[in-house]
Amino acid sequence: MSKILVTGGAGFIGSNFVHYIIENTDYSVTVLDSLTYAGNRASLDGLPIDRFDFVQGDICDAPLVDELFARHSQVVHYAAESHNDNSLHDPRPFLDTNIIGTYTLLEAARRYGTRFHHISTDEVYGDLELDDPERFTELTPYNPSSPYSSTKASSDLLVRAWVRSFGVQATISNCSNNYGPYQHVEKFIPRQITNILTGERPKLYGAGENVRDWIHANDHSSAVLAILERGIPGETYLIGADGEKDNIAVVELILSLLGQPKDAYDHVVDRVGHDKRYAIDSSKLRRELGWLPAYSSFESGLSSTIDWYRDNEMWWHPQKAAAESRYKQQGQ
Ligand code: NAD
Ligand code: TDX
Repeated sequence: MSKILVTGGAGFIGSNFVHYIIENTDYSVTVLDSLTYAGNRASLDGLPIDRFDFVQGDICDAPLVDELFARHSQVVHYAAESHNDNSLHDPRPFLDTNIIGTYTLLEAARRYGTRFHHISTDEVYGDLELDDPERFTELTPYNPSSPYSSTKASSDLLVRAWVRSFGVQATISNCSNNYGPYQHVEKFIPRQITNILTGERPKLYGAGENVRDWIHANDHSSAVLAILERGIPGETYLIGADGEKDNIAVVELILSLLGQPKDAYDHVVDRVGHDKRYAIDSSKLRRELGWLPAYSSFESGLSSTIDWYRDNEMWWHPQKAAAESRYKQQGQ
């Protein structure tokens, strides 16, 4: 039975991937996660002990990484500092984890001949105009805007260099905005759901016209599994589910699914350098690996995500006050 090492598996998308792998394959999984403010061990509760192992540690810790790569032939690398707003206030952890951490893993992959899959974001391509008919493809030039996206772009370039210079067996995927269970309340959709559940109004940055291309975390997981099993080392695959929505439309839908008036939200201070629009053309992944998203309706995926937050207040409540107090300090 194969064993996969998953970095950042106690975070939002990593924990969804671990659940997906345990439910849909025979693989065993080891998670390596340092449990920053964004990691939550409870997101991995209930997994079968004969197929799941958890190691608390830092991806920058080379001796620990070496020991783990020695006994895993496949690695999926999710660990990152992931929130744009945090990167605008304190960029340093983003350089450490996203750049030095990825470098540390790549050096181990080089030593052990590991099959390495690097998880990245559409934000490396910068943004599109709202009325631009184009979408991002694997050939779009890199043009990141924020400290977060520039460190993710840096990590992608390191992966490409380690493939070309040292023959590391690596693939890269760049995915659009994810939603689903286990997402930290600092992020857009969980923040608005939990605001309403705690009697606060949703907060829209600026005019709220920015567009994001939403995909359910389970669809991201199925795409990553397809790339891990059938992707070609050295290749990059864009992952997206044709889910473009502006932020106002998302807030209005959350309000109406929770039985509130559609205009019961506040406009707050805009994000500095706020990217206007992301949009993914995932034709290559669909054509070459036969992948298709399973969540065809954003409204029903969002509705089940709302149910999850309603049913799992114990999971998110301890994070909520600290996240909101960080936002309040910025007028957001
Ligand atoms: P997250 O912030 O929810 O989780 C990150 C996880 O990494 C946490 O569990 C944290 O404890 C862990 N971590 C952070 N620094 C670490 C370190 N130095 N060593 C070990 N573990 C560490 O992030 P997420 O939203 O689940 O994103 C996961 C990956 O997916 C990231 O690489 C991100 O760039 C990428 N991505 C995210 C989205 C999105 O919509 N959230 C979209 C595309 C790509
Ligand atoms: O309270 C809010 N109000 C608001 O209007 C918050 C938290 C966000 N926003 C806006 C900013 C964005 O236009 O909502 C949109 C989504 O914001 P985030 O959830 O912070 O996501 P984004 O900045 O788009 O980045 C996300 O997708 C790409 C992830 O956090 C990244 O890790 C991923 O790479």
